[in-house]
Amino acid sequence: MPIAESEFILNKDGSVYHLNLLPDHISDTIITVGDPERVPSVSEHFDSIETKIHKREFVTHVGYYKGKRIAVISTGMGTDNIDILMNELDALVNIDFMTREVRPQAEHISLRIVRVGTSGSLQADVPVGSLLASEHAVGLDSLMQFYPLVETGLEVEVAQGIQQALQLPYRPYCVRGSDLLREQIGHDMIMGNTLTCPGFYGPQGRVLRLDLRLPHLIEAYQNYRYQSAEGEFRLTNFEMETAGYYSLGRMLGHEVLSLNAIVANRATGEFATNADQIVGDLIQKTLDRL
Ligand code: R1P
Ligand code: URA
Repeated sequence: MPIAESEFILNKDGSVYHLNLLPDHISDTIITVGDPERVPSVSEHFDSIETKIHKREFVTHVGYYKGKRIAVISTGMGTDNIDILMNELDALVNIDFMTREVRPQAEHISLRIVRVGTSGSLQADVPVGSLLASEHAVGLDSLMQFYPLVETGLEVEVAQGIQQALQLPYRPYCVRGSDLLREQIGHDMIMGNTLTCPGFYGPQGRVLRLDLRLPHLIEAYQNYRYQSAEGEFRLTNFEMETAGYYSLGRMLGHEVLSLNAIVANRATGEFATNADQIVGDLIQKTLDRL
């Protein structure tokens, strides 16, 4: 059955609605960044750039790095944008743009998607300047209220524990990312569990002029522990997208890894003076290992 024009929206030139890309534009290896200005910081390392396209916060450069075809795309901030990114990237490879039909499962293409983002640390032993690969993501955002995500027993229990600790009226979600990509790219980085927040201020416990509903929110994040046969689970860092990537990646069948340049530490109150350098280091490592 063709998908209706109101559901799978294409622009006049046949490109997908928000990303503005045609199926031929995309590569199966994709680096994503939040800040559109970070896109040229990645593509400046390419041997050659074949495509530059942008619409809204989605800026895409596609090119070759040491002979390998790579796309770098910016997403802006938040899991609502990751909903758009992941659905449209998946459509580019797994929906036929001519017939508007989903390709058969036997033809499914699995993308490799690596987020290169900034993040705040929750723990004193994850210092500013470190690079962290997310093993699990815990989503405090509402995206998974709308999809039938299947979580493992451990993921459900971790999320239930966080709901209790934060006295939340809803259960967060917890998802493990790609072990394959983490071992390939993040093997010498800190392995962590990343909390995805639906905001930078209140949800990350920052008080400027507004008080928080839970005054000890940061302590609740920092002190949360879950013991399982695999060891102790704690939250190491937070940002605003990883849980959206991991959950949609699992449901759509793509390998996804979130890498975090730690630019703030909420245990020590520090903020990096060399954030660009830390992100630059993460970009270089990612490109060399993809
Ligand atoms: C907040 O400053 C932004 O930085 C982090 C957060 O996830 C949020 O998007 O990631 P990026 O540096 O990739 O944007
Ligand atoms: N990005 C975030 O979302 N939080 C931080 O503290 C730093 C970067």
